[in-house]
Amino acid sequence: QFVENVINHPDFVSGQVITRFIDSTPELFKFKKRRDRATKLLGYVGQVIVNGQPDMKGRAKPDLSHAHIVMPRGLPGCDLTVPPPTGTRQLLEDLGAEGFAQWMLDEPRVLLTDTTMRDAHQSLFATRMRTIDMTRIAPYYARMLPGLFSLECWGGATFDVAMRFLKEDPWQRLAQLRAAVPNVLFQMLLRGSNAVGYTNYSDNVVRYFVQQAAKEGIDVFRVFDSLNWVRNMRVAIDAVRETGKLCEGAVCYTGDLFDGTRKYNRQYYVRIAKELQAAGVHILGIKDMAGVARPRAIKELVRILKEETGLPIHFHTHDTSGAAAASVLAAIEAGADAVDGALDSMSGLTSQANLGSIVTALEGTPQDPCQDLSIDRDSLQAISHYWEGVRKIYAPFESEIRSGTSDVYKHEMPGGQYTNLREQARSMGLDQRWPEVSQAYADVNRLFGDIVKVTPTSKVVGDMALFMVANDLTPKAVLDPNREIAFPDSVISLFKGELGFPADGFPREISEKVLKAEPPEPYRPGDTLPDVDLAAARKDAEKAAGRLVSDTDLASYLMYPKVFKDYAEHQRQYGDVSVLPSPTFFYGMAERDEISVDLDPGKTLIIRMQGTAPSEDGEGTKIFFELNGQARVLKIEKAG
Ligand code: 3PY
Ligand code: ZN
Repeated sequence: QFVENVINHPDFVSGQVITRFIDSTPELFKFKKRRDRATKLLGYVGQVIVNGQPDMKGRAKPDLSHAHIVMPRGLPGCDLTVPPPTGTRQLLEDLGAEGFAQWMLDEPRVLLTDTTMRDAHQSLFATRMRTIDMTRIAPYYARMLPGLFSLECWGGATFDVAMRFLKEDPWQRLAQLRAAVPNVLFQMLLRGSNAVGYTNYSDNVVRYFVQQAAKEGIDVFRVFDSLNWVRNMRVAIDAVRETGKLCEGAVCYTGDLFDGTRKYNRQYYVRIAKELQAAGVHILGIKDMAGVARPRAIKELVRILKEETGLPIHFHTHDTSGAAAASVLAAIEAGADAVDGALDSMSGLTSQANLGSIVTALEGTPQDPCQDLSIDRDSLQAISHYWEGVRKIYAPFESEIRSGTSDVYKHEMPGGQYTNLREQARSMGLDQRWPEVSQAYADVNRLFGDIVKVTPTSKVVGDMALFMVANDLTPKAVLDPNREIAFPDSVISLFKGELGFPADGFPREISEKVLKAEPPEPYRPGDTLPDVDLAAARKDAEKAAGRLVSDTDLASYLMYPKVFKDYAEHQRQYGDVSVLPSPTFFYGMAERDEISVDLDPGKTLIIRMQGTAPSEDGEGTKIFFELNGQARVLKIEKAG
């Protein structure tokens, strides 16, 4: 910096350098303090200690005295110096996508996906699980559960929540997990043309995103459309197929297969499954995002979809009702090739059914996944034990729900939305009126023509339900031609077709009321969105970030320009906060707390908080840290 100061000094630049230059220009020695990584991190911790973590506002700090994190011990596979055995990832490399799909069909054991690192925490604690809590256990997965079909660990809401709330890079999470688990397939949830966002993107953006995700380590893309409109999934499906990875096309399940009053019957699902097959998917997913597939219905559905398509079937459900395990077992009995579950301590309620229990229930059957010890119950338990400790850290993000609720069959809310909507209702002062909100959700569904409700359509239905309860509106009042209604923006966007269309369109009456105009003919939003100029977008991203950006940064920017900019700003100010332990990230440090932080392999910081005192000027707090044994005092202003 001294050299920089000198060469930029006007006298130096103009060549008027005199011998006493240095003596006469003492300002050259005023170095702008370069804030190193450790100082930036201390700045973050100091902010949390003095002003609180912004995401914790209105949430109570949990008692963490019992949050002991227990690493697996004493079991085969616990020795991390032994390289992991081969698994499904090597099988995919050897067989290719088509060959792998055939292997799934030939395999008598049922294949298992563990959703703990994606859907389970998305559905139980608002997607807040941080990367560090995943990477600590990841190498044990590779060695103790190499027989898993896949780890669902990316996509869905994890992408934006990572940047928005956790201030970490979702791509870095993927890279770190990939490095720790080289042998098991990584699975992500891709919302078709909505990618990992809440609105349709230009086709070239969807393609670019898929290419990056495949390059960075995703092996299985579960692709769905929030209106089950296969035409709107084609771009994503084609993009996945081009990467050589596995494309799982998912049909979203809603209603009840046997309810003759609704359109979600056998013909409906067979038609979509055949469209997906024609589009070239390797695996057919049945995505029961709300957990409403009754055992009898799923048994029949798996049977007919296998019969009609011959594709391997992967069943996903949620335990909101408390009866998910029965549905999973029924699906397996009917021939499902793979099923999703979450490890015991991360299962149940709005999350997935319990993997440990499902495996035990299958003991002695031809589908028993534990036959060759590449999955064993002790390992499932040991890793679940780890998650049990981790989950306690996130207690403030959990809902109050203590039991399964059969109400879900009425409102059909996705597991990932349930807790969020309750939280939204609470923030609007409607928490006492939850039964009305859940009834309104069901009413809105009928009003909108009995649609599929999954991100992002589920958010629109939720917005409208809250709007109706807050304004004491009945469905009749909403449709009343003499009543002016200021519909939420998301509702207007839905009826404009910006999320696409259900196969049978939206009902005319509500469309006209919302749009105050003739409803549009169905069109694919991607056909109307021009391709994004990626080179220009990269320049914008660099401007937003104030630095050069990588290909994956560009993908983040394309998905969420504002969220990416805010994240980059946070990163500039505080550095990479993902290295902090989760209790420190959310709750700061108390007097005499000591943590160790791995900045890089071999570079560890020991941070000790000695105490605090009001600053002399009375405007803030002084925090006395010890950083690798050296005293550091930080003054943090009290936020206004
Ligand atoms: C998501 O899109 O994030 C979902 O979990 C849908 O079920
Ligand atoms: Zn789900």
